[in-house]
Amino acid sequence: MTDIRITGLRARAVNIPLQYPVKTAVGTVATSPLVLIDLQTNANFIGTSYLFTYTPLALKSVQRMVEELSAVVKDMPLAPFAIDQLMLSRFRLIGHTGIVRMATAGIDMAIWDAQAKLHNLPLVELLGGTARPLAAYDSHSMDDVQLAQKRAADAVASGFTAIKTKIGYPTLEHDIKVVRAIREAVGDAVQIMVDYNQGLTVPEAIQRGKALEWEGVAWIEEPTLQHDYVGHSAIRDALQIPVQLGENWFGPEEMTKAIAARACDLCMPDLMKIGGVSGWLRASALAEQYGLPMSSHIFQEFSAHLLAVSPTCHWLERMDLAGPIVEPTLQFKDGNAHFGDAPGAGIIWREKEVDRFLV
Ligand code: SMN
Ligand code: MG
Repeated sequence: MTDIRITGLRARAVNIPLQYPVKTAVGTVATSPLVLIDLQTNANFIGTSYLFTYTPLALKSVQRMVEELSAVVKDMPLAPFAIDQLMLSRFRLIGHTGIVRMATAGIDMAIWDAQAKLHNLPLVELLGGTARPLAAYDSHSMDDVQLAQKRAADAVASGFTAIKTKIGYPTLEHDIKVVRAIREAVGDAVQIMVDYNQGLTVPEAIQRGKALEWEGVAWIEEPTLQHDYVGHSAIRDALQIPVQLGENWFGPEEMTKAIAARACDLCMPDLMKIGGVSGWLRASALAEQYGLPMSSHIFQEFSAHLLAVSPTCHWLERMDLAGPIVEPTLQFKDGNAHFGDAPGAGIIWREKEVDRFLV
């Protein structure tokens, strides 16, 4: 199989509308800026993946970084481990983080996708697992009372048994008002997770978290600055609510630091920032050794395959940031994500829609 080589790389930038802007305590993601990656090989299949750049301001830079990497991977064997090791060493001086890590992760995902297609297997099976229904929660925004209640009721009506809402309103009373409104809409059987998106100081997080203890929330996510692992550890020690962290870890190395600081009870690495499939696999081993239930962060298509082979698999986040430009891959039913048996991660571009949103 070593004669299968990478022959090229294409990176396209799109900026797609969102049905619901992702409003957070620290800013709003109004559209979904994505870099679409196609990795060509000397066999008759292409590895596909996408990156989410959070802001259109970073879109062209990430696209360009991916394009620059084509010279690094061109003519290399389709071997994810070898290319991952090459990227780790190549970027040691500049620092394998930020846009650099995002770009190498996107290529890693595309290589693993291509490998799975080479063996005509769903990615989960290439990784030694089998597709199975995964517990999924519907991820909402800082929607305030009315929209929060509507989205929560709609999610429950379509079978979800858990939802996440973003809080961090100007006052604790407002946070509580929204959480209680959702609880009223969904009843006691549905789990409610809350996400502060780093919006609080440590004392505020402890004060607001103690009030939330009476509201039966399932986890409190990124209550303070994501890199403040000691601060998260203090919040964790003060609260009865599990602290959730991880979407901003660049690589397993950041996860290791957070674990060393006892920063969280739960973890949710982001497939892109943790370093693609290769990074995720190392993170899932850390989660297993330290007993951390492991959930995903956006990138729902690849994440389904990876959660299915993660020993401490917890929740799949359903937040569909690429929906308009990819063929549906996951079906959400009875609170679970069901994925099909297409080779690879199942990402297939809807080319006409891609053309509409090209930047
Ligand atoms: C989130 C923030 C910004 C964009 C997408 C998702 C959020 C989450 O922190 O956990 O879903
Ligand atoms: Mg979050």
